[in-house]
Amino acid sequence: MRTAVHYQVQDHVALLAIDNPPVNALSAAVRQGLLDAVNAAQADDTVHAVLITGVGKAFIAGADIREFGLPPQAPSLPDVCNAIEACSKPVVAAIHGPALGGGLEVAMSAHYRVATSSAKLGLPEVQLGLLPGAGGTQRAPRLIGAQAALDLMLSGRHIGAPEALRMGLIDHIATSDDIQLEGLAYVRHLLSEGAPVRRTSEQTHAMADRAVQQAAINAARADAAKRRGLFSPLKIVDCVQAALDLPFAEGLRTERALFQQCLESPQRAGLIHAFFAEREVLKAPETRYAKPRTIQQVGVIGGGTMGAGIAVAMLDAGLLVTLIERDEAALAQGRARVEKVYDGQIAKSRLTPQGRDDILARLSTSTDYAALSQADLVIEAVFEDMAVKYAVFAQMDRYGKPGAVLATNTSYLDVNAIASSISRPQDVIGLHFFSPAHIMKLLEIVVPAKVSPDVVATAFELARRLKKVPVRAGVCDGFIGNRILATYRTAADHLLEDGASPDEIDQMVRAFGFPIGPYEMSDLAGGDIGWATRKRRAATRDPRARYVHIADRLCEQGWFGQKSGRGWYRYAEGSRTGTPDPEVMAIVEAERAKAGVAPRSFTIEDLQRRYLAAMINEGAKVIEEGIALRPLDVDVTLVHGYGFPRHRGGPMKYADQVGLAQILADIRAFAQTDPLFWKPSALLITLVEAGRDFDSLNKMETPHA
Ligand code: T1G
Ligand code: NAD
Repeated sequence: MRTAVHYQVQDHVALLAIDNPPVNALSAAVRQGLLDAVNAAQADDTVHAVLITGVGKAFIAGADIREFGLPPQAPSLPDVCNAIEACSKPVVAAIHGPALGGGLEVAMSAHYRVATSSAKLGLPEVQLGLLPGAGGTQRAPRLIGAQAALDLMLSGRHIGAPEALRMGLIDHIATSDDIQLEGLAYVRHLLSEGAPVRRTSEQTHAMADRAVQQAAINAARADAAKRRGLFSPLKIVDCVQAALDLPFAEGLRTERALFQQCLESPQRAGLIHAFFAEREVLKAPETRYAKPRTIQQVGVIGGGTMGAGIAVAMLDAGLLVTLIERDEAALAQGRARVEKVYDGQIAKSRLTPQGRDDILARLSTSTDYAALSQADLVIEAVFEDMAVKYAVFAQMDRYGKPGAVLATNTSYLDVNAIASSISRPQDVIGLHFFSPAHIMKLLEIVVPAKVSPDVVATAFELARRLKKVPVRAGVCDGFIGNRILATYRTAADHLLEDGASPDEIDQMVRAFGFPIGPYEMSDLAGGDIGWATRKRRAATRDPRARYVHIADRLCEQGWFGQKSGRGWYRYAEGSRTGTPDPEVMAIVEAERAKAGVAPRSFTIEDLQRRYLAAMINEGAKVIEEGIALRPLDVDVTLVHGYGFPRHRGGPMKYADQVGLAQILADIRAFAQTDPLFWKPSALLITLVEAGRDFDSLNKMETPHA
């Protein structure tokens, strides 16, 4: 069995090296190994000091997240940390790479800390719905004060060594990256200085001024209360209050109790699911066996809302970009959109004018498609019209160099048809960015039937360079995200016609944890986009399907939302906050009468059950049709592209937490009045009959594409 913690004594220094790849997570074996090693060093009179390091690319990336939710195994991490701190010989933690969560807690329980200049330190437990549960909430304030400790624990951000030194989290920055060597040298220095054992739990300097500490805690509590229903942030504040008010041992007990509450919260399961799901989506089948093509130079066709954002994303990744537009006027606008992003960053002091110029030096613009002849990848973001797409792809086929990847940013159109329209369908792929393209993390990689695997692998590699979260999607109307959006949006319109108001529905969606509701979203994006899609679909819409005309009535009036001053809501000049509009409700009531609908009232729970059931049912259909590989792909898409609250893990994870039998029962009840819209997914029925959940499909080997 692999040794999780290597132990040896060298010149009176016990060297403890944690070796649990890939990131030295504090599994049960590591905890036991650490405890045994500290006890051995304590008992060995030849040992004068202890040095703890990590083998490989990390010091310690925290507790083993895979163990959460499983029966706890001894020794507990708090016990290991207490043993390290209790050691009567100086213990030094030598940090390189990440020292996160339980990893930083181990380091804080040591008596001294040295780090390489590239080390990353943090207490990101809040991002997993947890809190630092191995003494971190008691030791961090004692080392760096309540304000700095709360900042680290509530933001979850990773800080560098210089900032850690400034705040007193570490004592020394190593001059080289050879952490073992640097650690040993620092231990020798401390021994030569006769440095005493310095237990963090006994430190009082950082929290000496009680009024200042209390003010920081009060400010953090007010902040934490605003975080849209998140459970653990307020528990973290309670722990730091205990650190200020209680002796260390009692503070530890408070921390343990509150940690347990976080562990039992469904938010922990949702956030940990999101953590691993984001890593699983990267492992598309093609990435396992196909070699990505090299991408250095990129062509972007269309400099509108999306094209300009895509150009910025590519420039930010260090690529050479050629922007193509129809004519000089449109080209100038496209360039101006790109420059506006960087001017905004200069205004926020996130970029220098020189930095801007260096980036824009990699941007060239033209109206001549021949300028694309050297591009390794060309992506179009022109009008969402098939005829325009065909014309542009014909140009890409004519001017694109052999082996270039040819991509489309279409939101809905048939990528198979686009691919088959040119001579090299094997090089065509969908790269569906989300607006704003240089900010939104999600990238749907739409895989058409004839694409060659190395093009798919190239798309995933590009996503990694753009720091995007890629999700592999099959070809259908709207791929994964927009297809599911269309369904739960339709469910919302049914609720509207049946008696709810836009405001009631939006409030329900926000209360569930989304940043905004569907009607607010429509007003933000512009109702005309959805209107165009509905018109495009009219010819193929199932005549038996219920159709709500309310949105069309508003668009016919030109009420597209914020851009026209009114939509579902009215917007005062320059305001982005809408107020309910009685004229809209008049149109709603008129359409109800036309449809012969007697309006009824809904509880917020009624609204939520229908809205989510529609989302989940369509999500299940997307999986059963193979458009999404697994339920977690749907979850990552909705969390990163559609504002689904991360602490709920995604719609399929949420469905598992509610119970699939309940979801299916709801759908069957709703189908009483509308069997066509509420036709249950066959996959959902199968899982319920088998007593299985969506997560059971996440664990299965993804099919070899
Ligand atoms: N436990 C288990 N597996 C982990 C892990 C962890 N803590 N961290 C990473 N992995 C896996 C990950 O799933 C992936 O696996 C592989 O390692 C490489 O990760 C008591 C309660 C360290 C910055 O929140 O932020 O301590 O996909 O792809 O981009 O107070 O991983 O290859 O199979 O992300 O180089 C707190 C979580 C835990 C840090 C490296 N710690 N990790 O990023 O690689 S809670 C964290 C990260 C805790 C205590 C509490 C990042 C990273 P696979 P990767 P990377
Ligand atoms: P847009 O109208 O803002 O921009 C389209 C640009 O394409 C215009 O600047 C136009 O001049 C240019 N163009 C049109 N025909 C051209 C041609 N033959 N050659 C060169 N340039 C040409 O549209 P948009 O919102 O950026 O959408 C572009 C594409 O991205 C569409 O397929 C859309 O579905 C998709 N998309 C949009 C969003 C969004 O939120 N807006 C999100 C994802 C995907």
